[in-house]
Amino acid sequence: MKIVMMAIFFIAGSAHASIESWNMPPGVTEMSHAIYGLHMTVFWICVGIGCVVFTLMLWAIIFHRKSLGHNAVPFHESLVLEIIWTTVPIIILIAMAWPATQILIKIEDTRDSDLTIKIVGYQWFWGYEYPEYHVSYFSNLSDSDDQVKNKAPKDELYLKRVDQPLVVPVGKKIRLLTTAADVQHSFWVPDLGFKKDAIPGFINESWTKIDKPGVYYGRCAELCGYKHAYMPIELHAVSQEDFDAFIKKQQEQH
Ligand SMILES: [Cu+2]
Repeated sequence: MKIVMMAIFFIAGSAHASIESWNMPPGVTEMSHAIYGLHMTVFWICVGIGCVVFTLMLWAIIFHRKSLGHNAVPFHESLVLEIIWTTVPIIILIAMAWPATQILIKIEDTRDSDLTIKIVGYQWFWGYEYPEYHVSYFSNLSDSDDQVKNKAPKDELYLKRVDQPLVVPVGKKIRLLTTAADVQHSFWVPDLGFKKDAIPGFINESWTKIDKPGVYYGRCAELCGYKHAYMPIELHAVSQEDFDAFIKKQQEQH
């Protein structure tokens, strides 16, 4: 009995863990939490609708089948039904669109930012610029060619690490200007709930505010050439003091 219970707990535990890994990450920013909340709300609304629809369908199929002597009811243009199946979806759609619009408006609101960072996509690396501090540098994949060609061992950070990560302070509203120098790229960091197209000739404006210090990884999300998979994003969210030290070091180097 004990073994059976343990097996059940193990399966339930691993199932839970694997479901988590299939879901989108809740992330570490105010906006990523809002997006995750919205995603789960819409998900559960869909589950609810699915349950109602499939229960009714199965009930009709099983208990009202022809072999039991049931016949289809031939009716057309039922005003009551038409009103119900128009009104109910409208109410559900408004219930989803209202919070979604609120969040979209907030995502676009870049006012009162503490810091601006310009992100430029290149074939095949990223350029980061802090215009207020006159600091800019390139961020390249730091894995070796040998690793790429399977001639050297790889670790779990393979294709994630860069030589110079993007460094940002936590708890600050950071305005991000995203663009590209050659072809289209896309700056994507899942933990930030953030993905923005980097398009030559355009500057896309957005913002983020990271709550939790840490290292977050991302990648280019727009097929941009044969080394598209080799331009990762490594972002370090650090305290204001560490950020100031980083900026000072960068200014001294250039
Ligand atoms: Cu790219």
